[in-house]
Amino acid sequence: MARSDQDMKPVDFADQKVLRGTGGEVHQVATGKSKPLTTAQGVPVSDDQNSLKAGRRGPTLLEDQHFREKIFHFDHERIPERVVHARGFGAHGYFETYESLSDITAADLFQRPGEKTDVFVRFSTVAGNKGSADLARDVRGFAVKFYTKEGNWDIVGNNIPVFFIQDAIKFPDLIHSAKQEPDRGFPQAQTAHDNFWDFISLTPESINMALWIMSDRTIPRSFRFMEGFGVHTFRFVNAEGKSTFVKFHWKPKQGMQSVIWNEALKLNGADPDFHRRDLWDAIKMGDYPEWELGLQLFDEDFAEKFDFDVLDATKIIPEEEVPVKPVGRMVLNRCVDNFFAETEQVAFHTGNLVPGIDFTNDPLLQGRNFSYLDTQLSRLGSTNFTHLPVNAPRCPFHHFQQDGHMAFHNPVGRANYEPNSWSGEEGGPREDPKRGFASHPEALEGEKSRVRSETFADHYSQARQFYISQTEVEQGHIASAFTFELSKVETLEIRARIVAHLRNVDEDLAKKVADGLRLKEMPEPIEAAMPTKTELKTSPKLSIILNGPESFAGRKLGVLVTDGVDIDLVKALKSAVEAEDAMIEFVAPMVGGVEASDGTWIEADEKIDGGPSVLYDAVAILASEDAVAALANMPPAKDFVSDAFVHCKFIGYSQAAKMLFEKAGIASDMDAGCVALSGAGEAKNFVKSLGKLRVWDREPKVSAG
Ligand code: HDD
Repeated sequence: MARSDQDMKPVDFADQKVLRGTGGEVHQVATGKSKPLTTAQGVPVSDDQNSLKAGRRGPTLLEDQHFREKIFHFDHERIPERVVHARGFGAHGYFETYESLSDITAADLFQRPGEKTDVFVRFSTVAGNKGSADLARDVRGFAVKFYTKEGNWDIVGNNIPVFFIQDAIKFPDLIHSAKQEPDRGFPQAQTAHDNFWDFISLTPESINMALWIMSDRTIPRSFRFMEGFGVHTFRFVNAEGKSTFVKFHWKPKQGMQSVIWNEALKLNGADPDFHRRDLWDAIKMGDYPEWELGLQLFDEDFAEKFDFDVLDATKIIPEEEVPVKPVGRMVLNRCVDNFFAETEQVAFHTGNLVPGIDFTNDPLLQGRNFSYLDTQLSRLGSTNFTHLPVNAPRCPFHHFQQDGHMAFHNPVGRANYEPNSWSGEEGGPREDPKRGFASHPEALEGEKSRVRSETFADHYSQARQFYISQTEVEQGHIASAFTFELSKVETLEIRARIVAHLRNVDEDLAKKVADGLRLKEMPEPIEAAMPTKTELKTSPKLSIILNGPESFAGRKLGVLVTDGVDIDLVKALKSAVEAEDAMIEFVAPMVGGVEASDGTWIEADEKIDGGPSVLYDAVAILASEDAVAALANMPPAKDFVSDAFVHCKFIGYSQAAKMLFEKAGIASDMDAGCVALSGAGEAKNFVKSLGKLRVWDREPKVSAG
C-alpha cells in the first residue's frame, strides 16, 4: 500500500483571497466555499488581524470584544492532564460479535452473531507527561469503550496481563515512585531511576510485573502490534443468573511485534510521535487494524483448584491451562476529527458495566471502581462529562440527574424525583427490575480487617514461568533491560536488592544482571513468603517472537535511493511490497526526490536525515554507481545502514550500494539477512522473506550486552 492519498490532498488555495490593507496588514476574506468567521456568540468578525486601537499607533481598547473573547478562551485552553496515562491516542471503530454467548452472559452486545457495536479506543503510555515520547519503556494502556444498546461498557486494560500491586491502596505510591522524582522534576517518562526501583525492590508482589516490563512488551513496534488485557477476573452472568468467571484478551490480527531497546532510544529522537503517527497513517490509508476479543472462561471449581488466586491481579492464567476463546473482532476504522474533543476528553471507568457483566472482589479492581469516576471531576471539571459526545451513551438514556457546570441537557417534564404521582412523560423514567443491572448475589461475610489473603503470597513462581517461556533472544533482552535500568539507579543497595529478588526467579538471569552491573558480590536471595514453584510449565503464548506475524503485511519498507537508481528494481520492490499489503517509503539525499535510470522522477517521502532506518521494519539501499560515493560520505546514510544492521533488520542492496557497508565498517560482517538485489525475482523473494521481521541470529554478533 502506498502512502495515503487522503493526507496529500492539495490545499484549495483558490478559496482564499488575500487582501492587503492600507497599513500593510493582510486580510483573508471568505470567497464562497469557506464560512464567515464569527465570535463564539455568532457575531460576524470584520478583522481578525488587528486589535481595536485608539489612533493608528495608540493603545488597544478594552471594548474590543472579539479580541477579549479570543484571548480569554485561549488562556483557558488547557485542562489537567491525566494523572497517569497522560499521553494517549484514540480512534473509533466497531466490535463484531461472532456468535451468541447467551448461555454465559446476558450482555446485549453478545446476543446476536454479526451484531456490530461502536467502540472508541485509547492507547497510552503510563508514566510520561502528555508531551513525552512514544517509545518510552512503559506499559501501554489499552482502553476500549463499547457503546452498547444497554449502555456503555469499558474494558480499561493494558498491554500486559498482570499488574504491579495487589491492592489499590498502593497505587498512589507506585505511581509517585514511577513518575518524575518530586524534588527535581525528572526523569521524564522513564522508570530508570532510584525511586521506582526502590519501591519495586521493597514490594515483592511487583516482581512478576517487573519481568514483564523489562521484556520487549514495553517497547511495542506500534499499538497495532500489541495484545491487550482486561487484567482482572470479571464475571459473566446469564439470564438465569448463573455466573462464570472471565478474563478478557485482545489479540492483534497483525501479529505481535516489538522494537529493540537501542532502536527505541533512537526512535524517540527521530519521531517522538512514532506510535500515534503509525495508527493515524494506517487508518487513513484504509489498512484498518484489527484485534480479536478472546475470553478465558472458568468456574468456581477451577478457581478453587488453581495454584494462584484468581482475584490477584499480579497473576495470569496461562492460555495453555484455560484456552482463549475468540468471540468477536474489533476494527479501528476512523481517526478522530478533533484530538481534544475525543482523545483528550474521553473518560473511561472500570465501573462502566452493562447487565450480564459484573465485578469480582479483586482488591485492585474494587479500588479502581472508585478512582475512575472521581478523577474525571478534576480532569474534565464537571459531573456532566457524560454529556460530551465521546462519553455519552449512544442508546436512549433517561435519569433525574440535573444541573451542574455545563449541563447540555436536563430532564424535561414536571418530575425530577421519584417515586412520583405523575404518569407518562410527566412522571419521567422508571426502573426495570427485570432488565436493569443487578449485581451477582454473591454471599459474603467476614470480619472487618486490613489484611492480605495468604492466597496472594506467591510472588516469584509466575515471574519464573514468564522468564522461562521466552526465547533465548527475549531472555537476553530482559537481562539487558534490567542492567540498563539499574545502571541508572545511583544507590548500590537498590541495585543489589533487585538482583536479590531475581535470584528467586532464575539464577541465570540474576547472574547476568549482576555481571552486567559489575556487582562485586552476589547478594543473598530475598527471603520469600513462599518458595518459587520451579515445576510450572513454559507458556509459549507469553513470547512475542513465537507469536509474530505470518507476513510483512502492515509493515513498512524504507528504500534509500539516489539519482540513477535502477527503475526496474524500484518498480519490482514496489509491486512486491504492495502485493504483501505492506507500505514502501523512499528516502533520498533531498526531499525533492531523485531521477531514476530512465529519467522517471521518484519523489522522496523523507530526506535522509529525517528518515533514519529506525522508522522502518526493513530497508533497501538502491544506489547507482555514479551516486554511491557521495551517498557513502553522508553520515546519516552510513547510520541508515549500520543501524539497520545492528537492529537485526533485513537489508536489500543494489550492487553499487555495497560501498555503503564498507564505509559503515560492516562489509565483512554481512550475513544472509543482507540480500543483493539485481532483478525482479530477487526483489520478490526478498520481500517474501521480510515476514520474519528480524535476523535474530545476527544479534549475538552485534550486541555487546
Ligand atoms: Fe488505571 C487511567 C489501566 C490500575 C487509577 N488506567 C488508566 C488508563 C488505563 C488504565 C488504560 C487510561 C484510560 C484512558 O485512556 O483514558 N489502571 C489500568 C490497569 C490497571 C490500573 C490495567 C490495573 C490492572 N488505575 C489503576 C489503579 C488505580 C487507577 C489501581 C487507582 C486506584 N487509572 C487511574 C486513574 C486514571 C487511570 C487515576 C487516570 C486518568 C483516568 O483514570 O481517567 O483514575
